[in-house]
Amino acid sequence: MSGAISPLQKARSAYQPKLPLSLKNGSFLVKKGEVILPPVDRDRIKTLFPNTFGQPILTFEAGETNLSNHAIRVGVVLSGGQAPGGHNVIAGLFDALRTANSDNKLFGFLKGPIGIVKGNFVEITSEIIDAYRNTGGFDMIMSGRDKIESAEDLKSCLDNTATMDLNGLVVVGGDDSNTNAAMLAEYLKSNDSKCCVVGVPKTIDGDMRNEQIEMSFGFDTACKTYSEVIGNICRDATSAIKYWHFVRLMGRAASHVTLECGLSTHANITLISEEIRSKGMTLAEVADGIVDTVIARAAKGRNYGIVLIPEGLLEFIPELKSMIDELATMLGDKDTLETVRSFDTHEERTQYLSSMFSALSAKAYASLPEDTQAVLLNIDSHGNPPLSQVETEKLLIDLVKQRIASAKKQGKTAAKFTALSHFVGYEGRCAAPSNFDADYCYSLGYTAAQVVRAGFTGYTVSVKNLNQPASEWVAMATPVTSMLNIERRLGKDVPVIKKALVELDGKPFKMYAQNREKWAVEDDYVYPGPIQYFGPSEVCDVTPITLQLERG
Ligand code: FBP
Repeated sequence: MSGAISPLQKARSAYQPKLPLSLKNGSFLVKKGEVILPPVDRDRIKTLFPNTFGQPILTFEAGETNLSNHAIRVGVVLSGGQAPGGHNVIAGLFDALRTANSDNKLFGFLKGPIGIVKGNFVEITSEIIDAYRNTGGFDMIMSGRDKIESAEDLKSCLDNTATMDLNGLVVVGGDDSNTNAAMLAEYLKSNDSKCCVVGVPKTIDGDMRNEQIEMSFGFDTACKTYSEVIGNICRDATSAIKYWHFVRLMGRAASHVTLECGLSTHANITLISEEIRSKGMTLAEVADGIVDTVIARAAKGRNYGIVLIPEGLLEFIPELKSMIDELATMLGDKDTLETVRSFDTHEERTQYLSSMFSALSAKAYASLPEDTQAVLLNIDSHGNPPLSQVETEKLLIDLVKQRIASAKKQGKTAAKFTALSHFVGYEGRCAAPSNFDADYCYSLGYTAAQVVRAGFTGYTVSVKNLNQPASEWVAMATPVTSMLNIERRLGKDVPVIKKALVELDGKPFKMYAQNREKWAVEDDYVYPGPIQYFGPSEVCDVTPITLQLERG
């Protein structure tokens, strides 16, 4: 690890993460539960995953162990965007392996999935682990967004895991990475590899969740970090009384992060993409809604406020969504992508694409500023546009500014509107994990080790009962095939884990909807302050509001 160690980090490295009681006491068994199948597209998924389809849920319970203690070798890889707690997943995995047998070995593949393909890895030692316990970031072994897809890549993974004599590979990633892990599991099994593939649900976006996975790791810490910043901005707003702050928050698709931060801070406006889509709103209509609040607050003498904007908003505006889908299909074709890349100027690229777009999508693409158009061309290997680089907050400020100016001209308002834009995203992804994430991640890593020891492949681990004390948590694993559905990505039908979006009839959104009128016009802000690592439990161990509302 590079750099000097802060006093907090030093004190924090001594923190011993909590484990579910069943794992903590050392003697536990793996229990097979019901066979679990995907809710939709069953036959197609079964055809694609003949070797890993139709497996049972696993739970780890206290009791006389039925797990073998023979020495094993395990690889771990961090995949996709950073999320607080990744190092604790590796620490949990390492400690669990060493507790089972001191000869067990753990290897970290470097720079994401490409490390498995290229066979780039380091052996993870206790010195390395001790330097990274309870720290944020993925810098121990780094991450990457490569997808293991081609026949050559899959064959390299088979060869490299065989050469390393691996019994297991733990893939720490979000929905796309866990899908990719399931494909690798299927491929390895169909080639008689002994290497099991086990996924760990990671993403600050909070959109990898279902009945078994109550929350992806990193969401809690990232939201608490963002909420601290938003609370500080709210206080600045009520102190300076002259600015509207437009804050865009990460979360490429779902608005869970924005909703959690809205509930934590009572910002004046919290835009929820899922609601905007359900109402079929245009961007102009979204701006009109903000204008109404700006005018209502001005009437009460409040020419300031805070708007929270989910990063994925544009993809939930129907005409922009169709355009982005068309773009993804076009760029999914290698020849088109190469042609687009071969042009020297943005104008040439735009002209070429416009000739391929439908008339509506050409119009929608043309309506965006040039820098936004350019950013959208950088779609990743999973078919996702890089929305973290699209400055939606500035688009909205411009639209609101025009509307306020025209309302003023018509004598409809005397509102003063000076707006500042913020993007809060990367700031939270590598924060030191909260106690919740530190405990949760360590437990996930500890559980992943047990799944490999038990020899199961094609699973994602989870921990249930997260809203209860860790002693009541339940460690388990779910077959990934049961979470898959077929979606169109880059112009092809592919199996993917369905992203969990904000449910408009769910308790967290309802809580917001019940309060939003009051929060819009009043100054009812909450200032959450920084994450606390030491101190009373009611301050240090608070779980996300979303989780509290969803799980009671
Ligand atoms: P994952 O889904 O891989 O966890 O990443 C989520 C995320 O943090 C999004 O919120 C954001 O849009 C994206 O990563 C940014 O990606 P990058 O790190 O490649 O800029």
